[in-house]
Amino acid sequence: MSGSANIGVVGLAVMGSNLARNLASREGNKVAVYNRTYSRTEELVKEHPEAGFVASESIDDFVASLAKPRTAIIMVQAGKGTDAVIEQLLERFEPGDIIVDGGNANFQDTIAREARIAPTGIHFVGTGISGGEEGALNGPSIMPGGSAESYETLGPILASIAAVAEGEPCVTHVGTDGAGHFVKMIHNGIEYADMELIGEAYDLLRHVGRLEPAQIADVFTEWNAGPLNSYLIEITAEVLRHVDAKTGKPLVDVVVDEAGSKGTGVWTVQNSLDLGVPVGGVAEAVFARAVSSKRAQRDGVAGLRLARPAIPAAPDGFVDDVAKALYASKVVAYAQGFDAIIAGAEKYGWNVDKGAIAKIWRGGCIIRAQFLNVLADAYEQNPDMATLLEAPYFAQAIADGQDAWRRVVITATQAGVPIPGFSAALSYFDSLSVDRLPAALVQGQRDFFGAHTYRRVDGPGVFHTLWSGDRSEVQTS
Ligand code: NBP
Repeated sequence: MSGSANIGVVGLAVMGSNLARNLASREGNKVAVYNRTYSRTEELVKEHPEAGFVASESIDDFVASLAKPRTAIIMVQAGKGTDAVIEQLLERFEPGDIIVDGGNANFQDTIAREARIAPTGIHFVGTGISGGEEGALNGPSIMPGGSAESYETLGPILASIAAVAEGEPCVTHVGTDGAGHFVKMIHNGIEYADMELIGEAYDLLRHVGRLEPAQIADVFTEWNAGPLNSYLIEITAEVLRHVDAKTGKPLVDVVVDEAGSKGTGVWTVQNSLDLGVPVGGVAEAVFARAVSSKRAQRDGVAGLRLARPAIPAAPDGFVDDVAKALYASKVVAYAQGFDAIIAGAEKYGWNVDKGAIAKIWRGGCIIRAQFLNVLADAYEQNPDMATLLEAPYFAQAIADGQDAWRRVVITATQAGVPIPGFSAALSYFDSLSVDRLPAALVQGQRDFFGAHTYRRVDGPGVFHTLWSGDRSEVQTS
């Protein structure tokens, strides 16, 4: 027997209920809903009669309420919750039906789940959904993986609820099996890097620029009208402008300066390390949050009463310099993120369209930004470029901003303002752009203590110097 709903949602906490409401608001959708604890379902249905939900108290009734091929989106707590719901659906679904995991799963788990489920003929589609509660309700950026066949059914449904940027829905079939969750993970990693860089820009304007939070909010609002235009810049201005009702102080001054995280930044760094891709921007952002939370160490070093440098007066044009440094550092963070996507796609066999990914991040998600239009164009013009930093627009922006970037790093260092993101990004750029790196010396050291061999600049072959012998050179291959 086949039911009437073309799509179902399992898990009706904040994300699931908002996604269900979004689905129900689009023409042509009839939405079935189910939650382990029925009171949540009852509450949702009561509060939103306009959605016309088909509500079920049991998983059997939920499955029966779905039209074939049955399509259900799981929005429960990642991990055990997801596995429990998958098992319930697998027992009841038939070949051709589609299980979508819209939670924040680790992409390796998604790959394993897909491999286990594929032989049953049921499609399993790990899907990254970005944009938080508001995005789920009004239009998220959606990153589905899974089979191309399942995307034929799923694509139009997801397109109906996705954010729209420049007239295009922010959804694309990212690649097979875990590709969607992988790309969502990298998205979150870039988000970490972007937030850290914005935080550093604020700190510089506050301590070197000697501006108050409300004045910095004005600077960010101004930046938001230019090339730095983005959701994160916009909300940063709002946070900085917000005054604490209890104390009358800027909110940012009464919030404990220890940043938390839920783990996707760490996953990005761990996986990038495995892939051999430098993602210093994300790593520094993850470390910066970790440092912020090491209260005992911070107190210990502060307690040493080391003389802090006197903060110099802000040099002329400092605010503009910081904007340029922020932009250049941000380009590096995105370049590194896309490098990780390219390496992941190669390792896991995904045919990833970089331009399409940049496009679906233009709306709905946390890193949505004007900048992504340029990035999408760059990949469309040259999908095979070795790094985003070579794209003419970005190369020019960095060339124009390079002096400012260096001045900011120097000033921050002299003033003792921590800028792990800005300085790591600049060092990364310098590493790529210098003629010779000290890696030659590292190779010499490795050859000295471990006979790890080296190649020569003046011809082919692999060599070893007899360091503990007469120091002559032998060719090893
Ligand atoms: P939560 O992550 O807080 O999970 C709560 C939901 O999971 C409830 O519906 C709960 O049912 C259900 N659940 C649990 Br817990 N264990 C279960 C089990 N064993 N069997 C069946 N259901 C179970 O919800 P959320 O914040 O709405 O997020 C949902 C997913 O979306 C998560 O994977 C999250 O990482 C992801 N996500 C969240 C955001 C965000 O901004 N919050 C953004 C993007 C993605 P109950 O009512 O019976 O306890």
